Amino acid sequence: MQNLDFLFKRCQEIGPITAGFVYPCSQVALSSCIEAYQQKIFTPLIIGPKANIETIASTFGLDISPLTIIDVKNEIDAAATAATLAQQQQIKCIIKGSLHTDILLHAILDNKYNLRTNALLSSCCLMHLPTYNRLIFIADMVINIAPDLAQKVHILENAVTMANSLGWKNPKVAVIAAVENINFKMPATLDAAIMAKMGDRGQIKNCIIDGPLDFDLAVSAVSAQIKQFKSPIMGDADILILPDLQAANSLYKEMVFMGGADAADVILGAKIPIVVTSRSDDARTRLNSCAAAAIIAHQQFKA
Ligand code: COD
Repeated sequence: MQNLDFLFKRCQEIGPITAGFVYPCSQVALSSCIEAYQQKIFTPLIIGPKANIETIASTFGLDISPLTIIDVKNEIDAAATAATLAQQQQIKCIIKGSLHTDILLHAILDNKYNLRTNALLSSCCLMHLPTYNRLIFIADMVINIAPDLAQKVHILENAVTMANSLGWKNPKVAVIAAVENINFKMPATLDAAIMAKMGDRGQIKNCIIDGPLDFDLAVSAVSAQIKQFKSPIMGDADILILPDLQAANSLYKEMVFMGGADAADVILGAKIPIVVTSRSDDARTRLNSCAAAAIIAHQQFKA
């Protein structure tokens, strides 16, 4: 069964990508920066208060001697410096350290850095579950709280961009609702049906979309057969688009904490990919996310 190791193999083929590690002022954030350097995923630029970072390194026995540190005073300056370096194309990925997520996102969204595109920022995560026979992407479990239809289309397109970049040429996208029939009292089913029709008509490209689908029709071939369902997705979805942040975030955490999933999380929709791992993410998820972001950055800068 495929796991997430292919991400690291691909990074070795590409070679290190220059990335800004923003305010890595904790043991876990600084360690993942060093690990990404040692694994040749990134050439990191550390953006943070130098004295503080040197103290953390010496306290925890971390060797930062080969790495460049750009000295800044605080979290806000670190986020602004990262956005400036990204604007100047001196870094091709941004990796959040221990600063608050909204400080980093607000710098990236600030028009003066010109890092926004016509797309919305949204997150997508590639999951490997020991109990499931396929890798699966889910979106958006970090950014958009209650997306409307237009925002859902951006979330879907960003997820397809991630899947395409990581090697899924024409991924199957299931737009999830509680039921597979259109129910006028459930707006998620109406949005899903419209997105499926947009896919049929080629208004959303590089993927096959169906919806609304309830969860089991999206992920279980047995269920799809029992229900005698007719769809291009018969339990073999590659991407799950959840109706809102509560559903996607809960699913992500269920998969990780109850299903033992390995994850790679990236925020797409800006001019460069961004990694915003949460405080509870382990070292493996942080590194997986760095590897996925490096591959996406390589694709974006090649295009
Ligand atoms: N993509 C692109 N531009 C955006 C986005 C987006 N997803 N969200 C807001 N903007 C732009 C707006 O158009 C506007 O120009 C500017 O940013 C400010 O917009 P606001 O005021 O609506 O947005 P904010 O400032 O309230 O916050 C934006 C966040 C991305 C920080 C916000 O969406 C957020 O807090 N999301 C939830 C994060 C969270 O708590 N996640 C929990 C799981 S980890």
